[in-house]
Amino acid sequence: MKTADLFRPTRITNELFKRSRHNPIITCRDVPYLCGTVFNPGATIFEGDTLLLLRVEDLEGKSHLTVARSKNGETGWEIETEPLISPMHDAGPYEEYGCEDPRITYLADLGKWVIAYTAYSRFGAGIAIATTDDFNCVERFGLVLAPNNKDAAVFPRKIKDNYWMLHRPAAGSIEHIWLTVSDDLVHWGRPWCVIMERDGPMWDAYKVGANTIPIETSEGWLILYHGVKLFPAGPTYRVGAALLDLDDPRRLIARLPYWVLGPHESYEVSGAVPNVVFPCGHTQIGDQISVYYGAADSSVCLATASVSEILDALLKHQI
Ligand code: BMA
Repeated sequence: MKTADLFRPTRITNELFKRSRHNPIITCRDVPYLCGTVFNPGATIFEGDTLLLLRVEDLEGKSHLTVARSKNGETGWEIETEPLISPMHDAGPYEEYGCEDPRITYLADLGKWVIAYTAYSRFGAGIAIATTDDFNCVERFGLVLAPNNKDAAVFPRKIKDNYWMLHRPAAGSIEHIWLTVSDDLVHWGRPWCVIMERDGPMWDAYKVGANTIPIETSEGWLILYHGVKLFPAGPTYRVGAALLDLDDPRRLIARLPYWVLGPHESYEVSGAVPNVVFPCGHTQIGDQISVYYGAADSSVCLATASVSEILDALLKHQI
C-alpha cells in the first residue's frame, strides 16, 4: 500500500443518510411570492401527497409557514401563495418577530394534525401550538410554553393516556432536550430532562434540540436531534440519533456517539447561516424515512435513511 493511501479515507463520514440528487429541492425561487429564504420545513402525508410546511422568511426577516405539496415528495412542488400560519397580532404579542420551525404530528384520536412551532418575539422564543384537519385553516392555541424554549415535537400517539412532547428550554447557556406531558395539548407539565448536551469537544456539546417528531419503532422511539458544536468560525449543526423507551419515554435507551447527517455539500456549508443541516419533518414508507431539512438556513433539502440501519447502530450504543 502506498503511504498516500493510508491517509486517503474511502468514505468521508459514517453518515447513515443518502441525499436526494435533486437537492436543494426548494429554494426561494420556487416560492410564488417574494421572500428572503425558505428552510426548516415540517412534513406529513396529506390526501396522498407529501405536504411540507415551509418556514419562509419574508423581506423584513420575519418567518411565516406556508404549505407545499408534491406527489412524489421530491419534485414538482406546488407552493401556496398565502401562508397557513403567519405572525398573529390580535391574540397576543408573542409572535411579533415570526413563526419558525414547525413540527407536524398526526393524532389519530383527534383526527387532526398538531403543529408545534417556535413563536418569536421581543420576549424571546417560546412554543406555540395550532391544529388543523385540512391544511386550509388552523385553530391556534397561541403560546403553550413560555420563552426561552424551542424545538417542540409532539409524539404521534398518546402514551399512558397523555400526549407527550419534546422541547428544549434554555437555562442560561444550558440547552438540553426535555419531555413534557398534557391531556389537552394546551396545559403541559411533569418536566423531565431526557437528552443532555454532551461535554468538551463533542459534536453535540454546545446545545441539542429535537429535529423530527419521534419515530415509533419496535425497539423504542427513534429521536433525530440536532447537536451543535461551537467552532471559532461559528456553530455547526448536525443530526444525531437516540432511542427512548416506548412505554416510558423518560428512559433513554441508546444514543449514538457520532452524528448521522452533517453539512458537507456546498448548499449546506454556505448560505445565510453556514454549516447547518436542520430537519423539522419526515415521512415514512416501511423501513425508509425521508427527512426534510433546511440547509444553511437557505434552502429545503431531502435525505433518506433506513430505520433498521439506524437502530442497528443505536443498539450497539445502549446506555
Ligand atoms: C437554531 C434555530 C433554527 C436555525 C438554526 C441555525 O437555533 O433557530 O431555526 O436553522 O438555529 O441557524
